[in-house]
Amino acid sequence: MRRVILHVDMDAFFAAVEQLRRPELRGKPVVVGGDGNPHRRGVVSTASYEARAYGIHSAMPLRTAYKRCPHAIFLPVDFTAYQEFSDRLRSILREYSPLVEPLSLDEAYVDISHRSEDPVELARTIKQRIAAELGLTASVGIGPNKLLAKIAANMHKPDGLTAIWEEEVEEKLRHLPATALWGIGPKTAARLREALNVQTVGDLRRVPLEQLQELLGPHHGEWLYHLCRGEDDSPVVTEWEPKSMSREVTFQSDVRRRETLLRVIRRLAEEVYAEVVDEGYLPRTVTLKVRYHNFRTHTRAQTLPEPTADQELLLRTAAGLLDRFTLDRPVRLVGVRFSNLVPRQRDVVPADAASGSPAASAG
Ligand code: TTP
Ligand code: MG
Repeated sequence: MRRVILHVDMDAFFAAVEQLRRPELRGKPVVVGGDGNPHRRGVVSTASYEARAYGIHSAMPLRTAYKRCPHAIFLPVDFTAYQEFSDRLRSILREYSPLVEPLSLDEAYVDISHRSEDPVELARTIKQRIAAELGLTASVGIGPNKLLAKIAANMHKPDGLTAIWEEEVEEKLRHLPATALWGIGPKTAARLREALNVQTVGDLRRVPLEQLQELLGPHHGEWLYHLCRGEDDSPVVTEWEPKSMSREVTFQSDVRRRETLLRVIRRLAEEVYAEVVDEGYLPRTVTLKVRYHNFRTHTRAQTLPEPTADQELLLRTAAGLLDRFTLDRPVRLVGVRFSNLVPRQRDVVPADAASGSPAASAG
């Protein structure tokens, strides 16, 4: 079946909520971040489009933002208020599809493949409902997969409605910076630039598969080879799907150190492995989930050539997926999921485990 995916992304979300509840802020530069005091430590969560005109953007220190625009209105982050709008956004989206995958408070994928309406008309209806019921604008991207839907949504902001279909990929992606593709953070971008003189998605398309694999490793290389062609078959997932097992932890305080994350990921993978094997299954797909301090959540998955009982391979795969995330922000939560589970055949169960243990005979 032909897939049609929407990516819905609210415009200047935190700032837009603030401007909505305080009409006197509309049309003014508004910066939301930290405790709202621009003379203290803290970074910009978001800036209204009026403030962006002064060069203020997310993740910039509040002090820098203040230097760029001292007369901006600085406000503290009020997650409770944003969460309420986020919930209302999600319930609107769920009216159009059971397959809604939230990415952060203000962003979600919606799989509308099953609907018969024209996708552009449907996207327009959703935008109108968000405007009427939330009082806010959203930008919507439409595509045959998540990758293209997300790129499309970012192309025309704010209040945009953009589609990218398969036959337009070459032309519409060619001039975008390579970093427009997920999986290309600042580090990978620098390596591609230095080693292969790649700046744009079009440049990346000209690099042979083998060369990408040599530079970035077999999996990451192949992944990018497909991404720059607009190819992505990752499904829209609502929550962790039932035929899977997973573990996640929320840190007491946000973590920045890569080594700490790797240690936790390996431990989670060990725990899931024990559970999966206990239940009599072998996994084939490993997914790593990372939620950043601002609740933005991303997942990366890798499917192995076949289901495996090789614990070290599974742990290495889970840990290796961390390379596909940009670790430029503190992390609040990590999760590991094993899916694509197949019942473990008796003849691969070790002899001692097969004798009499209820867990081993259940598979
Ligand atoms: P985004 O959708 O990236 O940004 P935005 O909605 O403010 O602006 P636009 O989509 O129009 O470009 O992020 C959504 C919210 O997440 C944002 O309002 C604030 C928060 N956020 C942070 O707290 N820190 C960040 O670094 C980013 C990028 C977002
Ligand atoms: Mg947004």
